[in-house]
Amino acid sequence: MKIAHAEVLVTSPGRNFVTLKLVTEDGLVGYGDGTLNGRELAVVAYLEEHVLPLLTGRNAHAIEDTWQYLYRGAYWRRGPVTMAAIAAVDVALWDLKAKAAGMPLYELLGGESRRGALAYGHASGNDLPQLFDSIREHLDLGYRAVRIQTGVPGLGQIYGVAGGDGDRYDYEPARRSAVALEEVWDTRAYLRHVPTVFEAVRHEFGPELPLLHDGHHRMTPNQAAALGRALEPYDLFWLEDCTPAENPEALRRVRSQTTTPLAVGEVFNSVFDYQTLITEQLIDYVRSAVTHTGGITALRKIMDFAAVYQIRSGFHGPTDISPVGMAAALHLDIALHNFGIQEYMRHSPATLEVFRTSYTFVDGLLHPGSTPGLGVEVDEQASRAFPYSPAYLPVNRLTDGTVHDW
Ligand code: EZ4
Ligand code: CO
Repeated sequence: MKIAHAEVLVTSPGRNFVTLKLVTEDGLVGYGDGTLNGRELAVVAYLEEHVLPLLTGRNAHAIEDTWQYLYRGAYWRRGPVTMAAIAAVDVALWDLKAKAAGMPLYELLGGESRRGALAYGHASGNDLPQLFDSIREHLDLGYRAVRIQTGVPGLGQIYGVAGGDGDRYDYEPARRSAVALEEVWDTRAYLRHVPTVFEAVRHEFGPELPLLHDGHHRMTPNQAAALGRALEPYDLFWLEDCTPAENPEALRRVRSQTTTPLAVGEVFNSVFDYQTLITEQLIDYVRSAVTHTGGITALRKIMDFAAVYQIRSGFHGPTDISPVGMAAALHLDIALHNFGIQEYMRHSPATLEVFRTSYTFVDGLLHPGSTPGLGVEVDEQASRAFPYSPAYLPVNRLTDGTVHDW
């Protein structure tokens, strides 16, 4: 099964997506997601200039060898652009292998370990009434776990919170812009406010509903420790990205001070980013996306390493992971023993017009479906109606104008 043709598809049905398409000599088509939010065209150039010329004529079945060839062979290792490009190739090869086998991909990863993958959605509001409406809306959609983000009194619009104009919340396209928007941030105001929100949510919705929260890397270790402690009475499923991710040692301080479960890793791209966090059991959940971590081949190995330390998965699943990347995550979710939860924000109708998915969401559980391969096909004709348009995440500044962490 030789690769005869390789091509990068760029489309923006609601937001930008980068998809690698591989075609074999006998006409099988495989897709991989290489979308890197706000830096999409860097991955396109990496693939087109430096990877595609190496793929034609290669044995499409040799997934491990191709991964090692692209990772070790380049000399320059890791980094989000490189690893997203490798992920696109890796996932497209897994799609091809599973299509050639006539099986859904999870069968090649060991088969089903569960009926479905527990998903969490993003509930948010500028104030409590808006937040409660958003939680109810998610429960009505079938979600059985929700992430909670709210506005902070005294601050304006902040990341992770819907505008409140009735638009569906996914930050973009509502907040997309060719020049990054700037938001104002105050960590002390945030720390005072968040525990009162969880108190109110538990009072309204009871003790059972799994609740999550994302700190977006904005706290110091001491601030994160204090927040973790303050949230202990509300029994969070996890507190995500509490401190900037480059410094794993920071989590030692947080970990020693609170039993609130910790999730880290959506900006990581390699097993080495996790080495200290896993071996010292400083986290409870691996947040990586298949798309940003070098694909299924690499993330599977991270999860096997994590399993030794009782650490489970909680893969990144915002709308900037394409349906191809989401399907790849779901096949792993179903196959892994140490699955924890899957983030699932739901793509827009325009996105799903271009990417035809076969995954399902029933009673709060996602399943990748039984179509051979990943179960996602790209309608290239439909995709041509949605050209690339630059869109950046907002930038965060303190009240005095200092650029702050994400
Ligand atoms: O900010 O996907 O937990 N989810 C998140 C996401 C990320 C975006 C960045 O591209 O933090 O919303
Ligand atoms: Co996050």
